[in-house]
Amino acid sequence: MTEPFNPSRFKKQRACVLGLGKSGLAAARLLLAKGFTVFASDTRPAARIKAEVKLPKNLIWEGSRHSDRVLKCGFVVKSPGIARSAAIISRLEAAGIPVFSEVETALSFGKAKTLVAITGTNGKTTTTALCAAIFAEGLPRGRKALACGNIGRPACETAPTAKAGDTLVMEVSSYQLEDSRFFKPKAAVIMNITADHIEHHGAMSGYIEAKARIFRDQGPDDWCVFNAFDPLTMKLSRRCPSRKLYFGPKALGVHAWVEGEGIRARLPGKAEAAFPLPPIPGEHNQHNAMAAVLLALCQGIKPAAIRAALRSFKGVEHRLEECGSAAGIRCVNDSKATNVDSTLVALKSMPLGAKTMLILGGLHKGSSYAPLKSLIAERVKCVLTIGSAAAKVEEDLAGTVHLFPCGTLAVAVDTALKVGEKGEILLLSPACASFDQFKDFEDRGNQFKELVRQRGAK
Ligand code: UMA
Ligand code: ADP
Repeated sequence: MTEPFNPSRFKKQRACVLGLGKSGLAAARLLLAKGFTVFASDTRPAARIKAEVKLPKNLIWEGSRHSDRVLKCGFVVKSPGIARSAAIISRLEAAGIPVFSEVETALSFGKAKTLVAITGTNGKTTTTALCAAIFAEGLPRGRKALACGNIGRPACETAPTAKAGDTLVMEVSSYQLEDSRFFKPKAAVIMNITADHIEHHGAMSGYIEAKARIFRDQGPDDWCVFNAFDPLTMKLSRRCPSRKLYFGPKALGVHAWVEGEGIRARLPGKAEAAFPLPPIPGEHNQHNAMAAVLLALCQGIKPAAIRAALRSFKGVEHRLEECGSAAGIRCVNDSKATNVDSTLVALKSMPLGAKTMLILGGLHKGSSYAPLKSLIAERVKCVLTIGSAAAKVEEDLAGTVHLFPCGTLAVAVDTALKVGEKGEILLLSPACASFDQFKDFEDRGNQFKELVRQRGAK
């Protein structure tokens, strides 16, 4: 029987934080503020840590390795990106030192009674943002909805600031779930499961088990939402101990479905209600919206508030984000599409006919680009390649549409503006990681938007 992390059990013992990235730093700050002596350990060279991290004054730390000093602590809070197969984790296990996740550490100091948790291979951030907007609209005056977690705001920074009546809307990755000994959201969703992060979890089964932790500790009064379009998620739902809700095709007798221009939803024993679709493109965003509607309904948010929030939701930056036009060409920033699956989703939401010019490439992640061929043939006018994956992209897509090897994003934008015509679309949905030419996908998206702004202003 697992139990919530109770920090008071470790009073007067030294806390260790493994990793000094976003979540490690937030955990260290929180534990220091709560009176613990904190030792942090990170494999980054010490000089880099000094230059890159704003270290709290009273933090004891080491860089370049995880030394035996880690083993002198009463408990450890682990950053999600450190694999469980790392040598230091085995050493901690052998020494019997408990290792907690950053999110459960955050929750152990938080007062919010309502935790809504969102996971899945794709759609986590959009669903989290939408859900937070709905709760913000629908919670009684004075109560807040706080989005946090994998979305980029560490739980240790957010959860401890919450009051009892607030709702934490937490995006949780498979990494964070795998690390959590105990995690019991009042409402949860698994958006979908496709192969991802296998290197971190060791095998697909490890990835699926990590996702299952979102409901593992739930009780019969909690809720979990599943995607009936997704076979793996459906299979997993059989093991869920809480009240199950499904979105999917109406014919399957689900609790939320798309009908006509909107969403219909009903909780067991409650009346059916109608909701508008949010003004963000693509079938995938219908899934995200249905999930958010069910999460809100099961937590008692009124349909009118849900409707208002759906209508005004603008989407999340770098996800099929409309970013203006240049030379009459509509530009769409989907820099977050860092894998082939995401680019497939983006292309499905583009119009039929050769109206879209697609920028592809970046750092290759290992999978073939050939699955894009049929949608490219159906909807794309030309492909503009960038980054170190360009040759592979060109090889895999040979024989589809015209390919322009561009090398850089600036050349790709300029080429598209030269060969494109008014009314066409320029889509950056690269299907690759960004690290060969950019700091991260946000930097890539921002540079794209800046290029569009500059060219549009000419
Ligand atoms: N490190 C070690 N030892 C190791 C490996 C790494 O000390 O063996 C150190 C690194 O040197 C670095 C730190 O650990 O200093 C990095 O920690 P981290 O990788 O856990 O990253 P954080 O900066 O703490 O960010 C994490 C999430 N990153 C990952 O899970 C990889 C962020 O999600 C999240 O927003 C943030 O916590 C706040 O909750 C990013 C992500 O890519 C967006 N997530 C993956 C995804 O969405 O697919 C899971
Ligand atoms: P995550 O946080 O899980 O990475 P995001 O909401 O940031 O998800 O969306 C990232 C990309 O994943 C989007 O650009 C889109 O291509 C794709 N996507 C978003 N929602 C879904 C969904 N429900 N199903 C499949 N793909 C999706």
